[in-house]
Amino acid sequence: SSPSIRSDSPGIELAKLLLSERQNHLFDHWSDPGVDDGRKISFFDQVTRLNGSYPGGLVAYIRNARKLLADSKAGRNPFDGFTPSVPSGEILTFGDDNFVNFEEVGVKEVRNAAFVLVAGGLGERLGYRGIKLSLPSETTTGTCFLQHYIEYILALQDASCSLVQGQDQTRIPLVIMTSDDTHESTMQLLKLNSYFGMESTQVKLLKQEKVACLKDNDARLALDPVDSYKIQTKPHGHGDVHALLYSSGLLNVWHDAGLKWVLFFQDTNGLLFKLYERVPCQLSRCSRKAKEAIGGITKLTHTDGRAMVINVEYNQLDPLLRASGYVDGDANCETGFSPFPGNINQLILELDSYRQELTKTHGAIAEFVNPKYKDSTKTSFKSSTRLECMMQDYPKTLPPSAIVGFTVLDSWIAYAPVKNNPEDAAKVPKGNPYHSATSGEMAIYRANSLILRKAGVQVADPVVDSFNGQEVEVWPRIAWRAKWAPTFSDVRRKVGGRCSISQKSTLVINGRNVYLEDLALEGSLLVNAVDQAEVRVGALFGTEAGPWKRVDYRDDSMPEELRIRGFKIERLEQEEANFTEPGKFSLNS
Ligand code: UGB
Repeated sequence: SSPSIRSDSPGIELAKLLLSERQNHLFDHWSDPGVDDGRKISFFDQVTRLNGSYPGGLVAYIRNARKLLADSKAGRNPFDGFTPSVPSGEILTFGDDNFVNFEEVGVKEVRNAAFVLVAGGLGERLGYRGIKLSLPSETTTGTCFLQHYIEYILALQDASCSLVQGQDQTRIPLVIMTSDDTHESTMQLLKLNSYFGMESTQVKLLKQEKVACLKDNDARLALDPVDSYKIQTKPHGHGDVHALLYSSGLLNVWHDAGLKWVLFFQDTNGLLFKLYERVPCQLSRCSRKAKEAIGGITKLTHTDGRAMVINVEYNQLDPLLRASGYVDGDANCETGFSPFPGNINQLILELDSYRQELTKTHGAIAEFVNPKYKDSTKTSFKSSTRLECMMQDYPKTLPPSAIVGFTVLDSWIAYAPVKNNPEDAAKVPKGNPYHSATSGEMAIYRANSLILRKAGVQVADPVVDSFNGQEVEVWPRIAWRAKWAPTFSDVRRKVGGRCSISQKSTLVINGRNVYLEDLALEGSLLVNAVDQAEVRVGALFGTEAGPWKRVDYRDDSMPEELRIRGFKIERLEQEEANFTEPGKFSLNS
């Protein structure tokens, strides 16, 4: 009855629905009609937004929450009736014939794929205030994660299109899911860098909305602690990506354009595109250390005969295994790894069946709730909670006939995320990966060194060093831009003769047609070459770079992106060779 609030406002209808769902407390404190109208209008706007961004609307959200909260209170085991076992999948060895065959098929298929990057999360655990996509994946070149990803997609696009005549117009779509926390900064990063070479129309940002917080077991919505005319909200999780893809209409656009695959990936895995060329492999997994903070891929078989291959989150895997007769729970087997492959959330879905499925579910994903109770009576919460969902739970709603497969590769080539701050990383049990900026960067050098080794280059062994209390292997700092060699076959084609690289060397290749031939590198070399310059890099000796400057994570005079990795690479001895004109060149000592 406030004068400025129209009675036909969609929010008013929703408010009536809220009342029917026992949400009266939201209005108890409201001032008299005519007072605080602006705040009341924005309340209805918010309710309308919350309603529109959840499959089935706010009423469905409240009802789902009530059920999940009741299950949680009753201590219902989500795996009741299911027995876990180790699933069988495709195990690949990087660089062998089978791998190269997959790679070939993948490169052909990639022009039929759309890429979806979930990047709505903030790096709170990491100690970095910016968006994680803007972090350097390694500091030798300073290439940030988003640039790294986009350049690989473009390089794969070129490689794929060159295989098929008349396909050079193909532009692989990239969707980035953002949130209120990351949207503006992601847009800015793209615009400031001219989309890192992608056409702006190729990239679409879909912003996920937060969901309403719940204050008690009856799923009564929580009011914002600082604004009582606002519902408190929190992130709903990366599972939102499915509903957003559905509601954006993009699945139909892609289908009409003849695309066949949708590839999902996360914000900080510098090794990601060492694998992505193999589109036909369904889900990419890595070997997993027991208790490593990544989910485990598990086959769950129900007493009624149903079976599914699914991710079981790391906090649920150990109790599930113990309750199912695995006396040691989540433990390593004789290989030194958990028998359950690690989930790295790189999912590949066949577009056609995905689109059909989402037509039925509208992208709703099985949710969970994780309330922190005040005491064992489980009657009240320490703080408000909310429903959450994960993108890898998509198979949970599929019929048993759905085909879900996965691929396992060694971790060195598959997975090195940047999630933990130095203090937490240093506490990771010895032998388990740190998942820090330090280990993420070192993993890139290790992977590149090992890839070159597999291509015949003699790369020196690493030394062990410690940064911010984390012991890591330090390999030669080898980095290349995606266009040099997006696949292993490209690397092999571009390396010849007898090449060697010493441990203290740094090698950066920034050019499509750079060939390493009888290179003997004992220093730092950076080759920049335009596409039309064919450069053969021969015997070249450099001065080995000096020690790195250490950076203590507590040193707040240093930028955060250096504090979280614990070192700063000095570029004093760097030999830079620039080829700016077309032609054939050789680069020798
Ligand atoms: N993300 C969003 O886009 N929106 C959100 O609301 C939340 C996150 P985390 P998590 O492979 O490394 C997952 O926080 O959830 C984005 C798997 O569940 O880094 O702890 C965010 O920006 C787990 O099984 O990961 O764990 C980021 O890009 C394991 O596989 C991504 O979602 C682990 O990832 C992941 O968010 C892993």
